[in-house]
Parts: sequence; C-alpha cells; structure tokens
Amino acid sequence: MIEIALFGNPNTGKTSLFNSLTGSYEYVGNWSGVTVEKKVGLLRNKQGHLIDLPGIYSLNPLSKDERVVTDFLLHESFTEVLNIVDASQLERNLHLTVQLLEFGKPLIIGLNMMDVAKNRGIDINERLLGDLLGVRIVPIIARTGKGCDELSKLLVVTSTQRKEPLNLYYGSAIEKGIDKLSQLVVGKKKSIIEQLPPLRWLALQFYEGNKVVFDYLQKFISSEELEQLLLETEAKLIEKNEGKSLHQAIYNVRREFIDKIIDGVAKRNKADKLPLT
Ligand code: GDP
Ligand code: K
Ligand code: MG
Repeated sequence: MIEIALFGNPNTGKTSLFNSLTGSYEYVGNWSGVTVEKKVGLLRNKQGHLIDLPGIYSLNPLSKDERVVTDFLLHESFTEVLNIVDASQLERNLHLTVQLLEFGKPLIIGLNMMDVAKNRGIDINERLLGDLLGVRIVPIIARTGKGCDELSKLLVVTSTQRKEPLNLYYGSAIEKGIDKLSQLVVGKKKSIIEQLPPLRWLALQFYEGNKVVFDYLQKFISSEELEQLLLETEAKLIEKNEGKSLHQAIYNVRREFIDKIIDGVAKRNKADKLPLT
C-alpha cells in the first residue's frame, strides 16, 4: 500500500482535501511525544493511505507543529508527497514546496483555492508551473471536491511523479559548506549513511538553522564540529558578500527562484492592487 504524506501551509484547505480524498479517518491519535494530532485515512479508491501533517510555512521549526513535520521527514518512511498549495497565495506557499522538492521524494501538487484565485483575478498557467517545478499539478477546489478525483487517480500512478531533487545554487560559501558537511557525514559508518535523508537537503536545513536537523546530526557529529561549520560558513558568506546571515541567504535564493517562476506563470486579468503573494 502506498503511503502519501500531505504537506501544506496552514489554512490552505488541507482538512477539506483530506476529507474529500479519504472520507474518513482510519487512525486518529497524537504524534509521538507531542500533543499534535495525527490523522491517517484510506483513499476512497483504497489504493493508498493519506497521512495528514500539521500546516506549516517552513520546515525550520519555530513551533511544535513544524518540529513534527521535520521529524516526520527524518524518521518515517513514506512513498510520496502530496503538497497542497493555495493558488491565491502562490509566493508564500512555494517556500515550503521548494524545501520539499529539495528533499527529493516523488511529489504532486494539489493547487487549491482555484475559485479564490479566479475571483481575485489571478490567472495561473498551471501546466507551465508544473514544467518549471518538474511536477504534476492538479488544480482543485477542495471545499467542493472539484479536481479531487483526478488528483487521487494521479496519486497512485508513480510514473507521473518527479524523481530528482530540486537543485538550486546557493552561492559559493553555502555550496562549500554543503560539501564540508557532506564529507563529514560520508566519513561515518556505512550503516548510518544508508538510513540518511538526502545529504544536500540535510545540509541546507542545517545551515538554515533547523534545530531538529542539528540535533539529528549531533548523533554522529559533535556539536563543536557542527557549530564550527556554521561559524566558518557564515564568515565565508559575509567575506564573499553573499549575504548577511545563512538563514537569510538561503531564503533569498529560494525567493528569487520563486519570483522568477511566478513572473512566468501568474497573471492578473483584472485591475487589482493586491500583490501576488
Ligand atoms: P486547513 O487549515 O489547511 O486544514 O484548511 P481547511 O480545510 O480547514 O480550510 C480552511 C478554509 O478554507 C475553510 O473555511 C474551507 O472551507 C475553505 N476552503 C478549503 N478549500 C477551499 C477552496 O478550494 N475554495 C474555497 N473558496 N474555500 C476553500
Ligand atoms: K504549501
Ligand atoms: Mg486543518
């Protein structure tokens, strides 16, 4: 049975989509160690399980909800990602999408709130958006169930899903830092390496300041070495004029990538002063 994990920003229609795709919960409980609700359902076509994750803006944990999501990526096994994206707030939503694409699991986007986007005069070329991100995109209105049948059919066809992780260039200092961390990790026991998530994703989350990833790495690299890497890489970044902080430099690269994509795929077809966020 395939295991599909549902990721998205808060208030993007996750619960509506979950209900539309599954009809009911097979399991409701808490994520281990925290009072954050965990829900798992069976797809209506009975070909896969859908796992609901807390709504978050970024994987970098500020709240216990975000901690649950990073923990999930580090420790749970699952087949693919269903990323719900609010079409009326593309720019904000795509920051999480980029981090999921960097993780490299097969991913499909359910582009929700298509009615809201339309009412706000936002016209999205979803085919081009899919081409630029390298994923299948299904426009949906989760509240009414529109598009959800097509989405659930595609979810069980694995050949439609992205295979390679997204590979953005983060500038010489951060790229060097990624190499250094990777070398440290590769020097460890083979049994450890085989269980690891993608090294590049791990390194980016580490430099971005994801504390769950820091703690995870500490299991086989000393915290002194890790702190040293952060200091060294940030110093290099400043020296090379590539940013003021690691966190911000990484955010800016993603933002630039997202801005370029949005320029190409989203148009306003009405006079409307609201920004395309
Ligand atoms: P969650 O917070 O991500 O779980 O989102 P919910 O499923 O609770 O949805 C948040 C609100 O958006 C609710 O009032 C839903 O009825 C509404 N909603 C969800 N999907 C759509 C949609 O496609 N179009 C519109 N107009 N509203 C939606
Ligand atoms: K999202
Ligand atoms: Mg919800």
